[in-house]
Amino acid sequence: MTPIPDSSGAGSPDAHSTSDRPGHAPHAGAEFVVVANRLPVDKEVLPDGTVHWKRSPGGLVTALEPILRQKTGAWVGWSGVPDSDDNPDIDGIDIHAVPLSSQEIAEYYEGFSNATLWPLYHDVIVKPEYHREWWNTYVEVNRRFAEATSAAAGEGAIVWVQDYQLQLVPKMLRMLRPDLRIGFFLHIPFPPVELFMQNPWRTEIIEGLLGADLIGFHLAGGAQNFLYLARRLAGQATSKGTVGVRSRFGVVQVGFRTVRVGAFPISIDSGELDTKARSKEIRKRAAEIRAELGNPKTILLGVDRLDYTKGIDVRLRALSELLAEGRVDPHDTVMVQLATPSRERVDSYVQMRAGIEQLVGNINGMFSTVGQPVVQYLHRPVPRDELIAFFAAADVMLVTPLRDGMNLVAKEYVACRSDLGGALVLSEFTGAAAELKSSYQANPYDLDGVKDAIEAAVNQAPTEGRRRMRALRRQVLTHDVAKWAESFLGALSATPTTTASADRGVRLVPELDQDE
Ligand code: GDG
Repeated sequence: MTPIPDSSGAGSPDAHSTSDRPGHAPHAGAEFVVVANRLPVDKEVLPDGTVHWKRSPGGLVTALEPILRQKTGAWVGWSGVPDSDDNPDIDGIDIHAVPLSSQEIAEYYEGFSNATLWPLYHDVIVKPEYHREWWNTYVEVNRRFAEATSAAAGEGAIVWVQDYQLQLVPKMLRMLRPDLRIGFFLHIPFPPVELFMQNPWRTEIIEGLLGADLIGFHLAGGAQNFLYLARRLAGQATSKGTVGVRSRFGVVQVGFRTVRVGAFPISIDSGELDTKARSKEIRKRAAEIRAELGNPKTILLGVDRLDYTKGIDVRLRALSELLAEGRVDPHDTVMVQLATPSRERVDSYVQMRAGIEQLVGNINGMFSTVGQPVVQYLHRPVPRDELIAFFAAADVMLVTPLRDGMNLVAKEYVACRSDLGGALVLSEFTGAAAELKSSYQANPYDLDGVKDAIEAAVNQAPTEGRRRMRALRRQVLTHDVAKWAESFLGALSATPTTTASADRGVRLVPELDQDE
């Protein structure tokens, strides 16, 4: 992992060191700050009433933990508990909780983040809702995050802001603390201009993001969409020509400040998953799962947050038609769908859940025999080790989102298949599709194409399956989440120092040559 540079090297002292200015004390505090909607912890109340904070095992925490510990690291985020000023303690990481009221959660999180931005950024699969009160609360909460970050960060610190809930933080933070080096990473797709322009607060969001020194997306396409919008909404027309994102980085010039824009495809802790999946316990549990499912010839598996972007309905419809056409035999096939509950207070999620459960019911009503359902559907989270055993047991993994920034599940499945068994059916509209070329890919809007991909995966010859899985594993095992973090933070450390006073117009210049 690339070490974070010394804070002394992070900014040009003459340009923006607050400690040089009269009346400003140098900031004591963290050298590296992660800012995310959620803190990396979940509150657990034990049966005896005592409170316990459980570390949440996300990929982001895994990747950043070594850096957070190696440097004086801080994490700014919400605890996950409404109306609470809990500030959980985590060994070695300075936690700065941003409290959120129930109303703020309803308007900033469930409202503007998940009922406005989420559908807008995912191809308007459901209609985004635009409400001024939601926007006002989004601004207010982003301001609170920026203030908390400003209080946590030491002089010249590196700050890494995460995701669509916090797109205004880079600009707000730069205004408070021009000495900081600020990176922003978007975990979801960044939409094309035709969709983004719907947003009544489109200019504020682009300007918010442009407060960063480096803005990262999963794919070059997202970076390209952003570069175009930056010029259109925050920029001035220039004679410098068009900006392409053929290489990894683009550049936006904001006055004298240079903002870099690039593609940084996220990944997983593939080495850890590979080791786990090879263990005796997991292999034993995978065999048990197969037996519990009645030792069918083929196990199909879906693992998702229950979200309309994930295309759970797509794979169920495809399966239903394959069964009806006799292309898949209900007597020797079982599909397991693990669906983690998600955003249960957002209307569109309530409706979507009902639709999916109806599809499961229809398939089972039509094709199951007593005691042998074709589709086994679990609407609850599954422990991590159990999930790994499911990956190890499944013959065909179904990943069929209508749109997905990356999709980590596809990579996790591959990392768990050191036996070179199994096959991956993958939607073309996931970020992962760009890397996982040896999967069985399909357009999720083309049901016949999805059916053909599933049928081909179910019937693949063992040698062909091994060839494909070997190629997939080569990609996933050599590009892990540590490499992702290293590549983003390396690029952030290499951004030129900035001059805070010069944020006038925005000018786009053709991208710099960067090494791959
Ligand atoms: C966003 C973007 C992008 C799922 N069910 C269970 C469980 N999971 C874990 C999976 C995986 C994670 O949750 C889901 O990650 P995804 O990438 O598939 O999807 P999002 O939650 O939508 O994530 C996405 C990602 O950010 C990272 O940038 O890839 O495009 O939408 O790790 O394994 N884990 C356990 N039990 C479950 O039941 N333990």
